[in-house]
Amino acid sequence: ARDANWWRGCVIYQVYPRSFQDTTGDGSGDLKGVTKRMAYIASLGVDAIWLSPFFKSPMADMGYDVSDYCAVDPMFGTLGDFDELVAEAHRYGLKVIIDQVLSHSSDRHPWFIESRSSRDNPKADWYVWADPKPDGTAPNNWLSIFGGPAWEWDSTRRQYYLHNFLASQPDLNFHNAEVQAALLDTVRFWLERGVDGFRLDTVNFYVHDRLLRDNPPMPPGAANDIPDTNPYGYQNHLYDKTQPENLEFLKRFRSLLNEYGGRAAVGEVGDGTRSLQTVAAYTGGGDKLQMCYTFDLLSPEFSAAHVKKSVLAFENAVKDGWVCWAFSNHDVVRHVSRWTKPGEDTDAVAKFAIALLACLRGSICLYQGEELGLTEAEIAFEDLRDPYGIRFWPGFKGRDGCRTPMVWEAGAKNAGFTTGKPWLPVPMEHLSHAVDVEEADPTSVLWRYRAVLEFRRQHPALIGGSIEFLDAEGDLLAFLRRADGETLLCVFNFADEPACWPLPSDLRRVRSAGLPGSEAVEIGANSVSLPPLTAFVGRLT
Ligand code: TEU
Repeated sequence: ARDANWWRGCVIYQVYPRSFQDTTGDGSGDLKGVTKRMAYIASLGVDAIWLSPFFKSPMADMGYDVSDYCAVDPMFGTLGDFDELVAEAHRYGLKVIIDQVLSHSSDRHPWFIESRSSRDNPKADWYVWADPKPDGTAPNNWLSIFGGPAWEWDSTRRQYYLHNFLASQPDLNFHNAEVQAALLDTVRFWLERGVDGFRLDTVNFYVHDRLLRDNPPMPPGAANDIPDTNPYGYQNHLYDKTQPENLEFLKRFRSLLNEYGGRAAVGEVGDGTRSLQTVAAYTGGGDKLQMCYTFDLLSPEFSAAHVKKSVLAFENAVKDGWVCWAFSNHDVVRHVSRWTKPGEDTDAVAKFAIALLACLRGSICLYQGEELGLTEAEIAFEDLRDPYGIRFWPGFKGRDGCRTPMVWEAGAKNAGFTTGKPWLPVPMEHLSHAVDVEEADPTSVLWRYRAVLEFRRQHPALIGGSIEFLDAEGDLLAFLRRADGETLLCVFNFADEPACWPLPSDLRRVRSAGLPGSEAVEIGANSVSLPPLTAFVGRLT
């Protein structure tokens, strides 16, 4: 039987299949490529892989626009290749999490083609259709994240349909019970094929407001994750998503998982102002999602204060829920670039950041290439593939800079990613960070990632323990992690100069627990002295 709690505190490695490893020479990575590199993934010491979408798709949004939920896109291979991938992952003891994009489909999905064909076909109500206002304009003021109104006019039905992302990503109508049932059937299909879990794309967008109420403007000064060039961020999205009916669907989803056992789901909740309440609602009670993924630490700010604020806000809001932290993914600027100024030492930030991530309470997601310390790539406009970037260039340069191919061998053609023409360029500046170069260098980011993840595995307090923040000034962050029989003191110096953290009198018996990279930390009688960008973990029991 599968361990029911494997997800609690697990380390997930996100694979973006198109950019991982090509085995056919067409310039795009494929499932066989992931299988081929499974030994590498396992060598990192992670527990699970999360595969970004590989389903049949016209690729308008790089596979987040699915035209058949139960088929592998030929670009990525076949269902047989997928079965082999799962078998290989399981052989290494790795869980497989797949990305489910249930909120919307592609406009080429047969469901949408039928739905848009008339107002009275069997699937007429499977998407969100609405009549225009009397003057012919869209039903309300809702906006698409990818620019412009969230409504697209359809001349056959003479109605608008809702899309929160591209117009080619029509929003499925979760108020319709048949839609929910059909989607759950597709989830069952993958459960039957042996997957261990799901990452639920835009899970807070499933259910729209039936009354189609206008969103109010954003309160002045409110935070949002959307680039300044995009008007979406100026609206307070009270009504277009996060409806209470969502919880009922998530309960149904969870019951389905429970039929199989040992399967888990992580929901993606990217909702600037209310994400914590949403995460609390989705993960609380033990009958919905096991965990949610938030954007709090994917932000441009990297400071002791920001990490403390984000983690505390989560701990206070989400009592019985469980979070999944990440510093990078396929949607945001790679963190070593996001958190440094040009010319700064990005490897130093990569090594410091993984120590911090490994000590946080929650599960953690790594994004392919971060274990090498890869930086965000500059992509010329002609090479851009991301429609979101093309729309808002140059104010926002899109998401391709973090989606460039993995660099396996510095000396090989296209760094060993493909024998053909890569779908996005292999950045020259990444070659010094190729896997073979870093394997040969014990001081590399890769070696540090492996060592730190190994350290985390040896400490139950880091995997599942409680977290309690201690007073710390300025660029210092300090907290205790506690589990049965183990108490660890974690201290971080975010500054580019040395710092001293005064040891509270009751913690003076602390001894180094041997966190890799903490060798130069000194424990004095009354304080811990940390070099710049350095982490320390001490044992108290
Ligand atoms: O992302 C959801 C989401 O909210 C992002 O669009 C985010 O706001 C943006 O990328 C910030 O830069 C998910 C997927 O991760 C993304 O790749 C898809 O494009 C999107 O859903 C639509 O399916």
